[in-house]
Amino acid sequence: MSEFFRGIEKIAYEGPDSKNPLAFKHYDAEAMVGGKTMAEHLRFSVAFWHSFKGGGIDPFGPTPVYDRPWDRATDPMQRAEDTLRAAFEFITKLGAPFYCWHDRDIAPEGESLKESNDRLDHIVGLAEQLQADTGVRLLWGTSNCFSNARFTHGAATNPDAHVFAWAAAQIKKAMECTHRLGGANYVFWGGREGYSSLLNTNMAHEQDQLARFLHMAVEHKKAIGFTGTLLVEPKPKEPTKHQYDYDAATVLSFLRKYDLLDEFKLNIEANHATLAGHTFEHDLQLASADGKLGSIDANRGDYLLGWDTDQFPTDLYSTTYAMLVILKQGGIASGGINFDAKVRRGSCDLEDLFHAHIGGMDSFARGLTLAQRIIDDGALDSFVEARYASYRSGIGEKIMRGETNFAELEAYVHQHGEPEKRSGREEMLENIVNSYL
Ligand code: XLS
Ligand code: CA
Ligand code: CA
Repeated sequence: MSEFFRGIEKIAYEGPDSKNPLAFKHYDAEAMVGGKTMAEHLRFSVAFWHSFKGGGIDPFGPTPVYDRPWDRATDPMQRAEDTLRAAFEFITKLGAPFYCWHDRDIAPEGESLKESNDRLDHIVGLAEQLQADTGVRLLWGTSNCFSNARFTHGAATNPDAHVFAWAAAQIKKAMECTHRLGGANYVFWGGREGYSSLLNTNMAHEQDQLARFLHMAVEHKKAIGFTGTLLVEPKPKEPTKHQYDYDAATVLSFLRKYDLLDEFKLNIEANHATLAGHTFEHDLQLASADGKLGSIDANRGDYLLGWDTDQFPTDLYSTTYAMLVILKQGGIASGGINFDAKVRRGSCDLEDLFHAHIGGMDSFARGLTLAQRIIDDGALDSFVEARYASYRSGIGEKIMRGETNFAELEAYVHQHGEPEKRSGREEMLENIVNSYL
């Protein structure tokens, strides 16, 4: 079998003093942090679409610029097989335990639904074998219901029920393939589930359609016996003007309204949170506060660019804040940290894929160790706990127990007058975080 990443051996942990660019400085899979190994905490995953199907295209360069050895065969199915083999070689050499795909990444779409499904069955058979040979597992599968021209006006939110049916047929198959490969989760990211103009859109109807779709997905999950977690991935816009899964708060409220909350968790992507005008940690915290943070798409945007640039994560503040949220909710459960990120257009060498993932994994490994130390020392928690102390006794306790009312609170204020001014100590807390970094 041909080797695609010649000259690159399995990436080893060499420690913070190593100068070897093809080695981990911080990610030591077996190292224990707070009672679990780093590998168990972080559950890293490689995104098939960016790393193996991405051609380095951008809005002004729609033609691929990379020359990938797995993308040379003339037969599309041979290319698909080569690409899958290249992915497993890469993931194994990197030492990531998981990968993720869209249906159309792993098998090219055919002339009919039948041909597309047959192609998927064939490739999933090969994936089954490669997973067994390497021990690499599927973190999640998803369906690309946004690239084909038929989905121009949406998939489940399309004004044409015929397109809705197509999306259902495609996602049915993608869920079955995910189940066959033992996927830990299935993701719904509504690439075009939104609108481009309100002038031609019945927003209430489109949201009802989406809810009907998700209910059918839940029914199908049960029918096939898939026990993984269903995840919705928020994104505010692009290419639509507005997506119905705008951010974590919007999705949670949508799921609640349509009685879907018990069946779904959220997959939060850093770059989508920032496009929605939030920080990554804001959306993580919001989902986690509801017990609904299921998985993470790790990446970052660019402060100077307004689109979803999907760069690899390198910001230690961001990874530390993210890991604080994950550790405090007791881990990421069936989810993981998926690098939904792509190397830049100019990073055209195969080894750039390794540098990018090594950097992302080291950044999260550092975030993990720093967050665990901050928690162990009670460096932030003791301050936050003290800040809410007034709710643990007296009038505060009565408020939280639902044992008081406006009239009693009015009397309380007449009796006690002005509250004391108390500092939120933001700068001190920032200094404390910096003392760990
Ligand atoms: C695109 C999304 C996509 C989903 C999977 O912006 O991040 O990659 O994660 O469809
Ligand atoms: Ca994503
Ligand atoms: Ca993205």
